[in-house]
Amino acid sequence: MKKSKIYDVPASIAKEAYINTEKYHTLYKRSIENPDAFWAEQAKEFITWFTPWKSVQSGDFDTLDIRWFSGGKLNACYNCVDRHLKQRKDKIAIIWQGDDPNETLTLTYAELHEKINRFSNVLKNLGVKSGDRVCIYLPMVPEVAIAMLAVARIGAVHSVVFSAFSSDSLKTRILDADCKLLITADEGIRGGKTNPLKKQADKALEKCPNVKQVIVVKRTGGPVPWNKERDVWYHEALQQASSECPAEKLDADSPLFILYTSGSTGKPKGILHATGGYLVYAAITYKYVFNYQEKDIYWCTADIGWVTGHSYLIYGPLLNGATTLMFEGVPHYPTFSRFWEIVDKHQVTIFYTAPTAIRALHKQGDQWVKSTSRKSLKLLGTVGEPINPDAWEWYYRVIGDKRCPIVDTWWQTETGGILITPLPGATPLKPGSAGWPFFGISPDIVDEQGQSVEAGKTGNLIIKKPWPGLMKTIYGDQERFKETYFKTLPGNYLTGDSAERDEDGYFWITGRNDDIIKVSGHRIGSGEIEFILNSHPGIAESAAVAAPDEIKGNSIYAFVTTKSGVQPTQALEKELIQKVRDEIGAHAIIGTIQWAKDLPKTRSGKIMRRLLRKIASDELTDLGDTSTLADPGVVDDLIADKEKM
Ligand code: 7RM
Repeated sequence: MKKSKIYDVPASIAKEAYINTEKYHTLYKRSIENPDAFWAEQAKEFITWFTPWKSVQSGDFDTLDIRWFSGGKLNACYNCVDRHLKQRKDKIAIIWQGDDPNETLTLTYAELHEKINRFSNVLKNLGVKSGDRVCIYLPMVPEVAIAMLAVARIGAVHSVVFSAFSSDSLKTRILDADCKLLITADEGIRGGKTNPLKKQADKALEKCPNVKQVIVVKRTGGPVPWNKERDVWYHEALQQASSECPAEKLDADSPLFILYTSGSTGKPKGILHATGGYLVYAAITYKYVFNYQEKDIYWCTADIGWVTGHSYLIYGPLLNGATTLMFEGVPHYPTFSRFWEIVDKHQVTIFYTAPTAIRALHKQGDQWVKSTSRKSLKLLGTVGEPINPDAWEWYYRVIGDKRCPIVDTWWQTETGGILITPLPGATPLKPGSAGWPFFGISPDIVDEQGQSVEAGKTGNLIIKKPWPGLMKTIYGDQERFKETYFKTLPGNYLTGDSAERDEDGYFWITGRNDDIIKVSGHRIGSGEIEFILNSHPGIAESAAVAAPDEIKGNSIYAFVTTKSGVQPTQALEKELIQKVRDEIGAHAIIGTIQWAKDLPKTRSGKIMRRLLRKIASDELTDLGDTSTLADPGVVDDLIADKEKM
């Protein structure tokens, strides 16, 4: 059983908290016992509907045709922007902090509204229609928010691709979603280094004949290749467009966005979120998890290319009429004080980041923090991977000066929003635990047969009932949606994570139990890596697994077998690492390659990854059941080889 210190809610927060412990239990109980009434209330509070819905929720985890707020009509952009114009037109919606500390920009709700309207007209004039998919391959600039919301305003579907992805990854995603237009920039800039986005986009588009138009944001002004028939400058098009574009009235169930994420097999999955349910869930979780108050300055450090950037940099905060800060740069540039200098400069009150960033900064020592004030901070959050109690304590003690509660929020691209988290004011904090389920969420921890396990035992984390934020489907592949999440334990949503619950009902997430690897909080599929390694002419086969890493949480550890006659050399090792980086993106760096004469397989030829994970992690005392191995000697060889490395 996990044991830990308990931190009570700091008094300053308890005073202005929406929820206390008692209220949490009452509301939670009601949300589970009468979900329709609970979600109807939330949908009314957080969303302006053009037409009210007829049924709150229909369908279940057996039929998998789940609909939220059926019959209702709404628009995501209207709710993020127009809805606030009456009361908050001059309130700052977006603070943009450039990579260069001297470069800052703000957009009020009224300014954001005008730009979005213009850009919506640009898109319409270029022929984008309701339901069309638009790919957005942009760095962290305000235009990324404008583009997403403009796409949503006209009823099209955005598919944002992380700007560190390679042209190959971009191409795969454009083709899978059959996007007809691409929005990109000349170059990105992070940590003083430029990233040639337009060049990469052009390369991807050589293989995407259906993309007829490209809109290019001028970020650095660097030289770019130009195709007169196809390319349009963002700033020129914007100027010419009218500043009035009505928001489309869309069905609650209509798609809002696709976001690609890695699965166990090679091909990334296009996670599709529908409008009504997703927005209600993003909005309510934002308010209560961060205890959001009107005057807050909120900063989420996630990149827009990941789901955290969608739900908690754009949709959640803007739905609540908040001021959200967008940062173009990195935590270590120009110095390791950067985050805290930004906190001071913009008087940030709520700060949400990833454990990997905390660990990396912790390692640099306290002096980078101590030179800053951080007095404005009220609440801290983490997301993306388990946070070790050590890093948690440092975050709490040194960054938050013991004043700020930490919300360790567990969720996934698929879940749309936060599912398990402490609520400030309601949940006494245990470092390393994600706390209790959010309203309406029914998690359980079960064994392979689907039986609940007792407190203190590790098992598979599942969710038993639908909630509004859950993905609609995998774009173009309902079968894969069923297979991946609902086949192993029918009637439940399988998260793919291992977890345990303690006697106080706190959840402790221990990590993935499938073939997804979280490196610095970024999700990478072992299948994607293996596919690339195996396509090298010198490689016979490979298996990529997670090995623990002090800073990154996990690093990629690849066991690789060369073809007969091919020498495993250092040069080949370098070449393979580069190949994976080139084909996936700069965030996919293999940490270790171990040459393997053979891989451990069952008699039917399946690679036993469980064993490889143990070898990579040096967990050699208990290898578990090895009786199904075709050749037990293979494991001994790998262990012996590893010791020599
Ligand atoms: C939001 C996001 C999802 C996976 C998930 C977990 C891991 C996320 C936490 C966490 C422990 C947390 N979406 N994960 N948050 N593990 N504690 N607070 O990261 O789709 O990219 O990844 O991330 O394994 O299944 S994601």
